[in-house]
Amino acid sequence: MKIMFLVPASRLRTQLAFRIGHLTYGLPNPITGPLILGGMLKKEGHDVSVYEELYKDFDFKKLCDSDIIGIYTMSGNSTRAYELGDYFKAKKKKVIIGGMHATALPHEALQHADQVVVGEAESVINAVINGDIQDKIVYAPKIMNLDTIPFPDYSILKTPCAVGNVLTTRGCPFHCIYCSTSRIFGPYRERSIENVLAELSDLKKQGFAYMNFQDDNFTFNKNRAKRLLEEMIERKLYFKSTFFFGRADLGEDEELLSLLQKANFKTVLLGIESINQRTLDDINKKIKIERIRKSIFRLKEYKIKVITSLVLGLDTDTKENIRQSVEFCKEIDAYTLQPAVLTPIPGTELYKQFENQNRIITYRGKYFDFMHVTFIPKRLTTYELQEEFFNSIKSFYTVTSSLRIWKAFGLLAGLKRFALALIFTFLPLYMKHKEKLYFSLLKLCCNKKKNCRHILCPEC
Ligand code: B12
Ligand code: SF4
Repeated sequence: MKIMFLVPASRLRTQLAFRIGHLTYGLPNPITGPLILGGMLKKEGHDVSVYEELYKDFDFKKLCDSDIIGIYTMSGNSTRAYELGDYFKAKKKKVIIGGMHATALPHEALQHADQVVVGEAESVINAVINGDIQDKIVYAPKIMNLDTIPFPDYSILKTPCAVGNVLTTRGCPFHCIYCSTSRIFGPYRERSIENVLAELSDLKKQGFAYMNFQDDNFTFNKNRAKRLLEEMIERKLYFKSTFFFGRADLGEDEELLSLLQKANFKTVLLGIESINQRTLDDINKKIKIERIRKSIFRLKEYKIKVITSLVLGLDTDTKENIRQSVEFCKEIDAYTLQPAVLTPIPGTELYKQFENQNRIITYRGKYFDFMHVTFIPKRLTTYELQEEFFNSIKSFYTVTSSLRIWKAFGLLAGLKRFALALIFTFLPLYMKHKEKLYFSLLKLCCNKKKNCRHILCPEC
């Protein structure tokens, strides 16, 4: 059978400005789920391809050749995923939807598909495709021994890819209230060191020079991370540069830092979220600001670049707190900043909380993309929070900051920052121009009432 897996992207992210921004920001990297599932189906004799819309528009004529269309969903791309599901169903193709969003809301996803798989699909994918499982909603049993899962098959990926993606663990032991990972990929599980090394060796043979460790928290189990890094160094299974996600406390362990440096782990994304301690306690982050500050200082000594992520609009944060958090990221010379508007993702603790408080404006649609405000904030109006999102990127990505980054990380990094500064200066204007009606209504509503709903509000 001919099977296509599609990884959709929200409309805004496929605009030229975004695509250029994305390439400047980082290398094109795939979601691994469809590559694992597709690889398994290929071994069974199916003709499988995977396409990612974030990097290239879909060629619908080609896609229409397929018998089965498998669609990945995360909450930010679910509207597009459903559009695609409807399109291919109308063309009489069998549509199967899986992934993060479908796992949280399977009944919703089923309105746009023939079958929905909830959870990690490796244990059921063959039976679903062969028709041995015909349930409309298939609940996939959790795989406890991750070593039994085949490696992702990059040969079936038809869209750009310049970096290998490895997950040495699944799930996260923490439970931040706005995050879906620990709820959907829980419980936290680890692969054996040997199994990870075998995958790295495979990726080396395939010619990958850059690597992303996509574990939600690679350094959670520090001893395991150290053992793996030691083996990677010993067996020369390290790459030109590796990116990973960590927790700010990793900077407290000198031995770990030294191994990370030796294994070319050059960039880390740290979820700072806010530098208001009350906020960190409120969201269950279990870390103190002072530890974050000290840790980042140590990371700098080991020449590990820090990408900071902030969540804007948390209940205990004011406009000033948001601005202080952005200033903090500037002070520490963060390599890049990823601000995300707080977004009530279905399946999370935050979603439940906001639903009970009747504060959710929408949990789907084109604005549910972590760049638009989709809930009623506590200490700002919706319009103010939207403006703070734009302000944060404008104030972080300045032309003058390119000089600082050049000094700290070299010419290439400085030039990249310069390009991003240009893009981000125009992004708010571009978004406002593209969505004139949305923004003018948002402003109008917020002028009328202190903390009202925006465009989708029944009262406005
Ligand atoms: C790589 C990655 C990216 C990459 C690549 C994206 C791309 N190519 O489109 C980049 C960095 C660009 C990115 C961007 C974003 N990402 Co991202 N990303 C990831 C990450 C770290 C790894 C994905 C992965 O490989 N997972 C591991 C594999 C094994 O799991 P999986 O792919 O989900 O597949 C399994 C199941 O879902 C299921 N399945 C998957 N697909 C299908 C299809 C079918 C048909 C079936 C039956 C089953 C099925 O079976 C698979 C095997 O078990 C995840 C974290 C995570 N743990 O998943 C976040 C994650 C998916 N991203 C997230 C977010 C929020 C974003 C952004 C919105 C961030 C932002 N603020 O801008 C953007 C949106 C980009 C977009 N496409 O629109 C969230 C999604 C939350 C949610 N519930 O929606 C996650 C979960 C991170 C988190 N901790 O919150 N991301
Ligand atoms: S935000 Fe990060 S630390 Fe918190 S639960 Fe999600 S993956 Fe884990």
